[in-house]
Amino acid sequence: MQLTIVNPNTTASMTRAIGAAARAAASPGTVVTAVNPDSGPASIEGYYDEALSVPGLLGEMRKAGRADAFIIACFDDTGLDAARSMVEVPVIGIGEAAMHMATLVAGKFSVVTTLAVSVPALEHNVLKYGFAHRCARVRACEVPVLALEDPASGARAKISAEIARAMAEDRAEAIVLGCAGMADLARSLSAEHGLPVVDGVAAAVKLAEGLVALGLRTSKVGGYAPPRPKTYAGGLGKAEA
Ligand code: 5HY
Repeated sequence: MQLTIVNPNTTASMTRAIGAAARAAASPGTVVTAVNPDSGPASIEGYYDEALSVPGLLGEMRKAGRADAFIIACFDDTGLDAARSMVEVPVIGIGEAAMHMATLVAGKFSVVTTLAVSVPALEHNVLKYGFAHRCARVRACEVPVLALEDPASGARAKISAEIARAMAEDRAEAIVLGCAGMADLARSLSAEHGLPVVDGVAAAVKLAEGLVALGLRTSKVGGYAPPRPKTYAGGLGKAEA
């Protein structure tokens, strides 16, 4: 199967790391392509960045050509509903995927994301996905998204310390890593703290493979029906199914 992953921010080094994490999780026969737009924010931290990253995301999906499934590799699940309206194949957001996986291995989970500004949008997603009674808390470790790539930033230590606080204060039984840039840390943090630590990139790859294997595609009945034909001014294109 052809699996196309879109990192909605414009940082190519992050896209490469996301692609590597996805290939590490993918089954033989799954071909992973990871792309990012060249317009929009370098990282997505909060509502404003999220809004400005959506046209680039949809543009990359339109350019991608044939795919059996798409993954949106931003933990905010940026533009997920719009993307599902645009195509018939499955579209998985790494945030939703990680939360689903966490609830399959634990009663309660906490999310550890980057900055406090990202927390409200993620709390909204927890409610939207119906996990309010399973998510103990959405926490921020106060590491900016792009600092995750910088070994000198102390990012791993800060994430690890926040996980310890989530276990002590939230009684978290699993941890969901709240940024695509944390994908490579899941296994070592899980070993360090002795509980499941879920990376959304890997979780989304396995869910996409499962949906494709079952022949399940995005419903075109109701909210994800194709956009009606109309003029989109200013170069914003109409969707191709
Ligand atoms: C992400 N931002 O996964 C989110 C995380 C966040 O650029 N990739 C980003 O902080 O909201």
